Amino acid sequence: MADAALKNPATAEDTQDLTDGFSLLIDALKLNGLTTIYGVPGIPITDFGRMAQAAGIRVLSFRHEQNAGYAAAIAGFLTKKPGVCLTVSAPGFLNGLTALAHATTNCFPMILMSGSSEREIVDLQQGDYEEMDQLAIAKPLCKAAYRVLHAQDIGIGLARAIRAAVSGRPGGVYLDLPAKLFGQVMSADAGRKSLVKVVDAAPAQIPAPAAIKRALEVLKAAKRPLIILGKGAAYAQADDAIRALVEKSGVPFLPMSMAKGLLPDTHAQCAGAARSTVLKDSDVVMLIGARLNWLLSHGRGRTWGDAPKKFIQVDIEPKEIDSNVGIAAPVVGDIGSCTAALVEAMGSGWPAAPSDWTGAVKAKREENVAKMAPRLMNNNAPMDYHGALGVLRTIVKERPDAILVNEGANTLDLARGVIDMYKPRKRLDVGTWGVMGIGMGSAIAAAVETGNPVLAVEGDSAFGFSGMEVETVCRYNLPVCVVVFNNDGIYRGTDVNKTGSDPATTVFVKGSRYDRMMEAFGGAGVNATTPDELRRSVNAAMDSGKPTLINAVIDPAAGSESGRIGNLNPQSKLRKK
Ligand SMILES: Cc1ncc(C[n+]2csc(CCOP(=O)(O)OP(=O)(O)O)c2C)c(N)n1
Ligand SMILES: [Mg+2]
Repeated sequence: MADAALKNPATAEDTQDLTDGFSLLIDALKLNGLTTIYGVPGIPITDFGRMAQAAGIRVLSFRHEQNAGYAAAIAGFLTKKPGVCLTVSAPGFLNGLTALAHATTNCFPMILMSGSSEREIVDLQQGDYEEMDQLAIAKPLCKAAYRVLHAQDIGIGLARAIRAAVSGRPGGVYLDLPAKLFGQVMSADAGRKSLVKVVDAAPAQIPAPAAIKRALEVLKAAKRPLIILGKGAAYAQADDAIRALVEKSGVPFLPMSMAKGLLPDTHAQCAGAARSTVLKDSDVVMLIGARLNWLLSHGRGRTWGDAPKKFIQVDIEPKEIDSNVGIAAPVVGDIGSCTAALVEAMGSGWPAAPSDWTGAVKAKREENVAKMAPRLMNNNAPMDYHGALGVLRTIVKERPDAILVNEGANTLDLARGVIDMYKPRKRLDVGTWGVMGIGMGSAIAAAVETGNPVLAVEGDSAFGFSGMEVETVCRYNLPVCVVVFNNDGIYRGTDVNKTGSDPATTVFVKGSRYDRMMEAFGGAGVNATTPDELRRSVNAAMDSGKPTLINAVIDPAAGSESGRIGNLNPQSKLRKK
């Protein structure tokens, strides 16, 4: 602000009817209901952050932009409004960019607003402070990228960014804000008129009646139908229509990771515990907001068995159809409109799914659940994953409104399988890329956006990517309980380097005490070595709502290489394991 006032000296009188870039951006954000910003301050956006805070926008300062970016990305997923991340030029921008790309890949609406240096100098490459052509760099990594050069374009620039982020398939948008823009002055009246309140930012996209009819014909003819719910279905907030479709059809459903809880994992039709059976044996698969990417083995190969499959795909993005295998019945539209249209067209006399199939799925599921049960009740010390997760599974069952954040390899894969979810959008994790580092950003945004308690279950490696943000958790006094599954390393803590004195590449300092990091900032720290200690300490943290970090000591030998996806590691004939 001081800078702006210096550049634009004006007396109190003649500034009365003026506004500037700082104020216009704040007004434009507020006008569109964007009232939370996640970021890191610095030139040229420090004063903007202060002024936004003073104007009633919640501005949460992080310790690293990547975590602020992950917070914005998941805020977008949770709210269907673009999550806003604010960064400084060049290095801050680049730190935020990973999260912007992550948001785009995961179809989360997000806007990365970044200050940038003087265009004239950047474009002549004359070595400005934090010089970088940010717009060009952002472009391939997001859904849209815009630069605003004039204060009178702030309104339209933000409107474009919002619409690009949330309409159609949502994604990340970059908005470049050169330093000079903030200080530009214009008539307050013209400024007000230049603002744009976005009307119907994500218009309904109604599916064609013929597509609905075709899809239902395929579904009706199925002998072994399956519904797969993806995180797009969770994002859509069409929970009632999706439940109606699933229950009316009687078809077993398989939730992808972040769709868990859309219908409870304990629902009679949930096939989560019979995943391999339903993927292999189904003959018709209806995908709802789920892509046939690597997470579903591209819809072909061993995972999917030999039986011929027909796919019905409900997706907002036409290009998604036939991306990996031919789709017999595409239904293109927004998920709310599509599922509502399907339910409506099913009418009242829709036949139940074949009972030999639903019976077989149920039997398989019960068999697998029974097999797992004793492992979850073990009281081993040091704990193994199952003993520790058995405890957390019960805690989540007793607290279905709590938001579970989860990352790691074994810590992720096993928690996903073991911890049942009961309500929509309560499980937040690594998403499409399997990225480590979403933990604290997601936990902070989940607490801020929903006000609900958060339980973050983190591998010790995964936690390290965003661990410094425990200070942020303490600073804003958020109801976040972090449980670090400390097995001394990545996948396992037992690797030994036989060739030199350096430690093996996958291990950390043995017996680390992550709980002390939280204590350093005034939160509660607990070292838990048994399932009983873990239960007590997590319950206490969830009851108190006080920032807590529990160092859960896990047997360093308990995990497996790369968790459940070790098969993706490249192998060479020349190097036998
Ligand atoms: C940004 C990023 N860097 C690296 C990786 C590779 N990676 C996958 S899982 C993982 C850590 C696994 O260890 P941990 O979180 O301790 O979980 P554990 O298996 O030990 O329970 C790493 C580094 C990644 N997925 N994302
Ligand atoms: Mg680990």
